[in-house]
Amino acid sequence: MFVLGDAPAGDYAWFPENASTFAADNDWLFGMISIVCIIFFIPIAFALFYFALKYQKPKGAPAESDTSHNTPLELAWSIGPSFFLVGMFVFGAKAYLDHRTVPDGANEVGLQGFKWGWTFNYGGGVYNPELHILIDEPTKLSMRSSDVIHSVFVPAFRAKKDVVPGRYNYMWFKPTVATEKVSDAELQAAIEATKAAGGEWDHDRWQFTKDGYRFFDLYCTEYCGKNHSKMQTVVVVHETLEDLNAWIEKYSKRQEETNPVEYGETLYNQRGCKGCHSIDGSKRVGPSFQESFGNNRVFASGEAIVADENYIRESILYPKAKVVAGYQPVMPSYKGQLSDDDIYCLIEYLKTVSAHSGKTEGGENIEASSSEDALSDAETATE
Ligand code: HEC
Ligand SMILES: [Cu+2]
Repeated sequence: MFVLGDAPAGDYAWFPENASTFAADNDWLFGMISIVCIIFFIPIAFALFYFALKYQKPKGAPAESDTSHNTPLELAWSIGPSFFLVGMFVFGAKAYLDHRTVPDGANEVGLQGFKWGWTFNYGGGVYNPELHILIDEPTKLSMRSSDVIHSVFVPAFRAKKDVVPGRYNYMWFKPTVATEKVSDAELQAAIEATKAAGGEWDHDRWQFTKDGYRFFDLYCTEYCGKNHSKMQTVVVVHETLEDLNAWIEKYSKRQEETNPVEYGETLYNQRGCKGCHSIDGSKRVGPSFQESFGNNRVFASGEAIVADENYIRESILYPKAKVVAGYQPVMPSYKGQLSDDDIYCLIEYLKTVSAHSGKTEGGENIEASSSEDALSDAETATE
């Protein structure tokens, strides 16, 4: 599968890129075990067929129930291979312990897996769906899941670990290859080549994050439900601490010049809302934001209100307080994960995507509606 994996790019490889301190050992161990297995498998399979033919019962001869055995031969083929098995165990156990023993002073990043995405916590209120780390420095991920079992896999690092609800798990790795930012010249070349190819971007040749970094893949390898395959993100390995810190700073909070609606949209895309809430009216795990702000909401309890700022805020911080009728109470709480300003921006954004903001479905006015609406409704009423 590895060999075929990159076939369309003409890039045949037995293993993906080798980008962490684990990779060489892992590949060696995997290669050794594969070769030992093949060395044993082939002669055994041939011998099986050969002896089956050679010792076939001749036609008409009686079927025998018993043949004698050869003690030295049986001892040899039992004890001999056990040395290989012990060898595999020793090397495997050593590799496993390496993966479980986090070096002192490792940088910590929090990870939360959820249906369907990842959020990394860089401390100081900075959350992002991308993993950004430093080259040649060990990084420890403290991992938890908000719903079901997921599993983090970074093939280029040969690192993989389950994320289990109700408990913390951890993994660590030390990247040895940086995923540097593309140069302006290369970006230009990519654009030119795309133009020459009639507007077709070659995704095998040019894969950048939106900040222009190359990346390694990170994805879920534990089948966790319908959109399991969407649980992929990027790992960017920075060359310098300054560069990493500049990236973290950029995502730490809304920059002064960014307007709230724009930032709200960024949060919608980055913080997992998009996975469960559409903005085009289509139903996903949760209701579409087109029908949230300013609309009549009916809850599972039978209660009904018109969605205002306080309701939206409550829905984000305490999703189970009021559960919209027809939906499961599966939204994770964002308490402590979104700042007041973040929530303000999300509300401003929700207002812009709401289909009939300010009106209930029946067309009656609500408090938040504008006086113009009230006027036109009054006119229709008198007609
Ligand atoms: C795992 C899926 C999921 C994610 C992720 C999620 N939500 Fe929800 N959300 C739901 C579901 C399901 C409901 C309806 C049930 C309820 O009210 O709790 C809901 C309800 C809401 C409501 C009330 C909607 C209404 O029309 O009455 C708001 C507002 C909301 N979510 C905002 C957000 C925001 C903002 C984010 C991202 C920061 C987010 N949600 C992330 C599943 C999700
Ligand atoms: Cu998953």
